[in-house]
Amino acid sequence: MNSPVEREKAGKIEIPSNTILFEIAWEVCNQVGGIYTVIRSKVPSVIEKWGDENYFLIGPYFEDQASAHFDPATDYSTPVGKAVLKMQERGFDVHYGQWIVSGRPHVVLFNPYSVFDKLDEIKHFVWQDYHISLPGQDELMDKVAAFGFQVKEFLRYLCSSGFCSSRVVAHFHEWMAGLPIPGLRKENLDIKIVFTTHATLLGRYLAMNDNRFYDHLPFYNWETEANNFNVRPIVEIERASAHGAHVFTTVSELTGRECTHLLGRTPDLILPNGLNIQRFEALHYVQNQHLQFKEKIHDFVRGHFFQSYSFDLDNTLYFFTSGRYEYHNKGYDLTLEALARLNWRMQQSNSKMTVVAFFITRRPFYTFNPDVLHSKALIEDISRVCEEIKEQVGRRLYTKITSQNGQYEFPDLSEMVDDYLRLKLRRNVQSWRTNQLPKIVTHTIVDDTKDEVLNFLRTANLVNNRHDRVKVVYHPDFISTSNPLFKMDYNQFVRGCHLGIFPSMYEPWGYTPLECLASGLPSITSNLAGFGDYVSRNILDGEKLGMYILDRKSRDFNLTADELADIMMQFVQMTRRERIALRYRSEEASLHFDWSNLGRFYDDAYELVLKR
Ligand code: G6P
Ligand code: 1S3
Repeated sequence: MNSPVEREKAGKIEIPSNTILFEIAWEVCNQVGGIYTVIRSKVPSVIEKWGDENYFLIGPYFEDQASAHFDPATDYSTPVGKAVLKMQERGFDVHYGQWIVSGRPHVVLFNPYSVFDKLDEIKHFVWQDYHISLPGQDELMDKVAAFGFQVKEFLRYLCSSGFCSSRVVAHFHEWMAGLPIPGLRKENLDIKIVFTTHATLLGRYLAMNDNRFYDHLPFYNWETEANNFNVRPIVEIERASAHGAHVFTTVSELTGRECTHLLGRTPDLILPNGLNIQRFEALHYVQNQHLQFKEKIHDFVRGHFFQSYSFDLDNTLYFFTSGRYEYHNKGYDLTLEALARLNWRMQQSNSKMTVVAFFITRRPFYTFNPDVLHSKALIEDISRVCEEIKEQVGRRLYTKITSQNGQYEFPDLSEMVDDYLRLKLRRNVQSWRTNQLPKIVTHTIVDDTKDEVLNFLRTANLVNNRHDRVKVVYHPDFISTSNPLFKMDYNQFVRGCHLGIFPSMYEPWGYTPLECLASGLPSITSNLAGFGDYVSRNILDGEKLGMYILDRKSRDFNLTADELADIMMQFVQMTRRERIALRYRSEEASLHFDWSNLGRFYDDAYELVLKR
């Protein structure tokens, strides 16, 4: 049942079979942030519904990304292929082929730089037609304007060549792609337009600066605030895209409220974000993988902490938070405060557990901290000597045991190690040991006296003292396999941890807790994050399924920090058996967020737009 006609007959889709869907986003074949995850993870389920002949993605073409993401087409005989050739004849640098991701969708990519010589003209029309004044000397804005111009020309050509007599839905994501919308409407092209905003720019800025952002939301004046933050052109593009679309949507009820007040249009529908859960699925291996990757984190922790003092790794839990560095919006302030309280509570209760909390984010840094790298290198030397000793003893034990005549006697193993190796081990261990406290931050951060995370830790004296039950590792870069400290990728790191902590204050959706869930990891988020808000509205007993949701809507910072410390403490007190069971439940619960389930909200948007 591959074609839309067959699926329509089977009652699987309400969308007429001769409909073509274009999805346009800046993050097609171009990874910047969360929108990339939305589009990419959704592809297999969209193709399953629409068939690959009716689904096209449009994005920007950047030479350096293309080789990793894009396979050029050889067949240009389809209407879209022909339109691409026509655009090329007109001098546009446009590429047609497949995005090399699961589902292998057709993509059309426009090189923004290829029309940079026309920028003045493009900006002039944007001003003349929709009164948006685009600034000069702003590289992103120039690229967005150039991309938008080409997308509009492309769709206009398709319509003029009769393509739009079959129904065309164009779904634009975020302001970077939304710029052509008012022009398409002005020219009255026969295209049904959906626009999804994944945040509002003003919302993000205001939330960063106003602790009572949601209370004040109805009272802001968008123009005043856009001028205050010097972001007027982007806000105007957001507003023009939202107002110009036949159907306007966003990713959560929370962001929907922002749209009402800051963009002046209430979304017609909410389209929650899903994942392709199959890509994460490990079934019962979820536990083996946890064990395997936890061992790798143990390796890092041994190297990092044990040169100063040791603790029992069997009774150590790994917490982590990760994401873009927005200290207040991502709730890093709250996480730190709660960790300080947890530390105190664990000390008071004489807990035998240790918590190591990782902060994985991106901050300007010069390089890895040389001491951290040195310690890592030294412990690797120790590990190598231990291996040598193991081999030597193994060989000698085998020889000795097999050559015993008659009676069996177990030999003294320490006699089997050469002095040379004993000395080498002793020297390595001695040069590794230090009286200094383990470093908080793994890199040398630019302007570290002004860093908010470090300043909090200094003030709270949460600086990896021997007696602290909560230790902190601040890693100001994202994790990848080439990273010499962890030697694993982000997903593996997540699987090796025990608990994710993302108590955001502003977060339209937030994939991090959902990625944890899909990896079989419980996490804590807040009801001011789109995902957390969705869970508290739609999922019963989320907590039992590894989705802890803090109430940040009605409680102040102090109460919320206590609530967060409570949840962490409960987690610390769980038995291993309970943690294992929770990991299974978390992984299973993530199925709810598979696109096979949440994709229906997109179907609703397309059905609605075709009716309008
Ligand atoms: C997995 C493994 C178990 C291991 C456990 C550790 O479930 O299959 O063999 O004991 O992880 O769990 P913990 O939560 O203590 O890291
Ligand atoms: C946005 O990306 P962000 O991290 O700037 O879109 C994401 C996908 O919808 C969403 O998960 C996130 O909350 C938004 O903020």
